[in-house]
Amino acid sequence: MKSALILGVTGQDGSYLADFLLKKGYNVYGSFRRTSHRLFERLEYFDILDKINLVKLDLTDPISINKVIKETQPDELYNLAAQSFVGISFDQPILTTNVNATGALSVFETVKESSNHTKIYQASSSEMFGNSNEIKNEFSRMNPASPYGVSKVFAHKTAQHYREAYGLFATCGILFNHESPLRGLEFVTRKITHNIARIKLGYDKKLFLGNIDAKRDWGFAGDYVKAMWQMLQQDKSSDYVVATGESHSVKDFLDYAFDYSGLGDWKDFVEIDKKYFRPQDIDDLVGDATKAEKELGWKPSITFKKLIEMMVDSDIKLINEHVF
Ligand code: NAP
Ligand code: G4F
Repeated sequence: MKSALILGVTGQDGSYLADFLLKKGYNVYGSFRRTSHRLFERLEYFDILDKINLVKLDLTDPISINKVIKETQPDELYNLAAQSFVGISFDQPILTTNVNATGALSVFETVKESSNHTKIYQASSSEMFGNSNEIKNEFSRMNPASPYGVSKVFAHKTAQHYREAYGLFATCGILFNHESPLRGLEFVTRKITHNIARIKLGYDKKLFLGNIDAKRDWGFAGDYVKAMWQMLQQDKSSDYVVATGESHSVKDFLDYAFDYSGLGDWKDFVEIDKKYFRPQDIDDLVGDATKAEKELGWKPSITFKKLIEMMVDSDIKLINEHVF
């Protein structure tokens, strides 16, 4: 039986990946942080909480990283743990850097020293590219536009360095935005679908947003965790862009989500609030996943419209069941 350690198992991708690996017969270890409130709702959603070996780890604490990796000696390690919200990274740049950059470095160093058979997946991001007009692939210029993006470039380049200098199997998935009914509530897609449900069921009247002209390449998290696993089944480590190849604006998302929900024209419900604008934003991100398709046989299975339908349906169900 293969073993996998998922850092950040409580997150959106962590829970989808844990479910995926358990179905493949893996022994799954999953890291969580101590908090004063419950945090396993996504694992409960998949009904897998009791099937995961939970281990305590914080990326800002190298001692805990060392202990967990030494004790578990996993065949595969997925570093999904991060301060993943770009917006807050402008207010908490040092925390973001400590977690996403220095934390990743501690993971690579510990694997090198004490578990060098372990294959590592590093969660790199399309946010590393920043603004430019081209469709992005593995060779596109990195010009990050947020402390989050900068921290992810550091981790990405460090993974490549450990690969080249020490022969570590450290693969970077450069994933474009991926969403699901389990997406965090502050990200724009889930914020929209959650608030549509609240408006529809009479709990709210308005939805406040920022830069709705921004465009993103939005895919489905369930498809993207499969690509992560496929990357670690290769003989050599590398970098892969994972994307749908289509970009849509936040306005496009609003159009279809409001229409599908039956609420009608989003302009009757949405107001722009300056506080949701960022000091710097990326206008448009679209990825070219040709390498992933050729080498991994990966393709997205869920369309933009289907993704929105899943998220709207799920949020209406949750609000109906009084799960806020
Ligand atoms: P997410 O839902 O925010 O999950 C992040 C996970 O990291 C959570 O389990 C969180 O734990 C954990 N975490 C945060 N700070 C930590 C720390 N100091 N020590 C240990 N764990 C910590 O993010 P996601 O959407 O699943 O994304 C997974 C990874 O992919 C992240 O690295 C993200 O930056 C990257 N990524 C995401 C996307 C996307 O569109 N989703 C695209 C490209 C790259 P708590 O539950 O305790 O907060
Ligand atoms: O949903 P977002 O917060 O996602 P963003 O910034 O693209 O980051 C996500 O994708 C990255 C991959 O490129 C990941 F690495 C990262 O971890 C995260 O998962 O914002 C999307 C766009 C932005 O341009 C933002 O300015 O939507 C715009 N937006 C407009 N109004 C808003 C809002 N974003 C949020 N979160 N909230 C708003 O009210």
